[in-house]
Amino acid sequence: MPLFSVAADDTIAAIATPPGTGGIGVIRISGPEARAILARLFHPTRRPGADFESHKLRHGWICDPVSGARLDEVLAVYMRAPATYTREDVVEIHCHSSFVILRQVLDLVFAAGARPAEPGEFTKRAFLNGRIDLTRAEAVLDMLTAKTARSLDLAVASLAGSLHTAVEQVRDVLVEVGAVLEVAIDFPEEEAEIADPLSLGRRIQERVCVPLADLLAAGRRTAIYRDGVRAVIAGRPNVGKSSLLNALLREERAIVTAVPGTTRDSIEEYLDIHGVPVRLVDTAGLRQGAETVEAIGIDRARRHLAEADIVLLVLDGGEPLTDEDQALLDELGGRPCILVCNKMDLGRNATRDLLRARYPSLPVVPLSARTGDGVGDLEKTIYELATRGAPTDGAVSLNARQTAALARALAAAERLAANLTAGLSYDLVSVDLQECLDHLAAIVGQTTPDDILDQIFSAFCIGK
Ligand SMILES: Nc1nc2c(ncn2[C@@H]2O[C@H](COP(=O)(O)OP(=O)(O)OP(=O)(O)O)[C@@H](O)[C@H]2O)c(=O)[nH]1
Ligand SMILES: [Mg+2]
Repeated sequence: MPLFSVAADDTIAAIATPPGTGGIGVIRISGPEARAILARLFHPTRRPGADFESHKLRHGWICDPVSGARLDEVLAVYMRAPATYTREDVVEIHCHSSFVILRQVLDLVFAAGARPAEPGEFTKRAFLNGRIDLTRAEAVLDMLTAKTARSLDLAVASLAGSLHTAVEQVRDVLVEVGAVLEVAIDFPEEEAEIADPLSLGRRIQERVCVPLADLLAAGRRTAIYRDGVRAVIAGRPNVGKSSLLNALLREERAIVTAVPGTTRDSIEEYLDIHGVPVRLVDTAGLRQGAETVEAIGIDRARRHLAEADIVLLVLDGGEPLTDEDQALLDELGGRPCILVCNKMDLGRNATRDLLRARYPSLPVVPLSARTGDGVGDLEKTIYELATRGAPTDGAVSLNARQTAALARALAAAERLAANLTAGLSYDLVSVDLQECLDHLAAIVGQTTPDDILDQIFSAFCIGK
């Protein structure tokens, strides 16, 4: 539990459900005044005088306490601390999901004494009150932003504590070794009997360095499911780029015509390829001498290309390669690039064979965006290029902050093991040990500075 935790004395409130029309919209209130605010605004349909039972939904109306006007028919629940999301008293009011209604009810809640919650403030309170550690708080954020079922699985594993448990196990070993070192420092005459530096060094190597290195490696393997890749579809006009986007999305997203220069603005969509979130960008066909609007589109296409993790260079398999195609092949062939040979339904193989012969190191995928033949092969190729053929197992996912802290902890642990083995004085090696412990403490949020906490929680949405 964080040392700097202080019970909040104010009560926060926000709309907890996403904007837009839906069945219900939920207003969440947390803090010491939550129950009193509900009591002021809520008129139950049954047993009006009865007290709120914790964790029991009640049916009733939200009324303006000044005018007495009924605003909405709702279900409301009061949840007594500490068995709540924030460990404070929490109230949820389930309204009809109209932005106007939610806004009006929320204004009444503010008038009754709550203040607007900041982004992530509910989760931050859960963390500050010791209900979840920082890895779990960050997992909540990952769950909210997960783009594929696989990324969600990884976030749920972190929420269940996979990273926290792994870090705690390593910390236990360090604390044990630290205790031995301390005793040895206090009783220098018996130092040799209390602690054998070689065996301590081995213990650190096997039970700290190896697990930390394994965690980092697992995090690298699963990073692709968190972060995804940007795949940019490029090529000269009319080769079927927009048709390919539609085929991959399995919907008619982009306009397709026989007129070269159809696509002007770039179009971006998310795609789930075997669990990897792929941001797919269709761009304007690249050519010289285009008129103004198209030229701006081409400019944008070039900017997208500069940021691409993977380029899907589309070529028209129904025609011989043109000079424009060749220029793009020369320009992009050195990047992580897939040569997509489209329009294979036209039954001509010459371009495909030429590409395979001329670019043996690049994947060439023949397909037809029109019939969908070969689109599965392209997905497989994108997946392989994104994961670089590495295994993507492991239930741990790491964000940038966690990766950096783990890497520093590992570096300190390696120094510690080496210095123990080299027979350095216990005074000196305990500095490395403490440093390693500090980095691990920062991962779970025990020693994380406030500004970093603010940065983490501000990435959440309001209401979470
Ligand atoms: N036969 C055949 N025609 C295709 C195929 N894919 C696209 N086309 C046709 O090629 C033409 C251009 O397709 P688009 O998808 O608009 O091409 P684009 O590369 O996006 O073109 P710009 O946006 O102008 O750069 C259209 O007439 C499509 O119907 C295919 O697999 N087979
Ligand atoms: Mg297009």
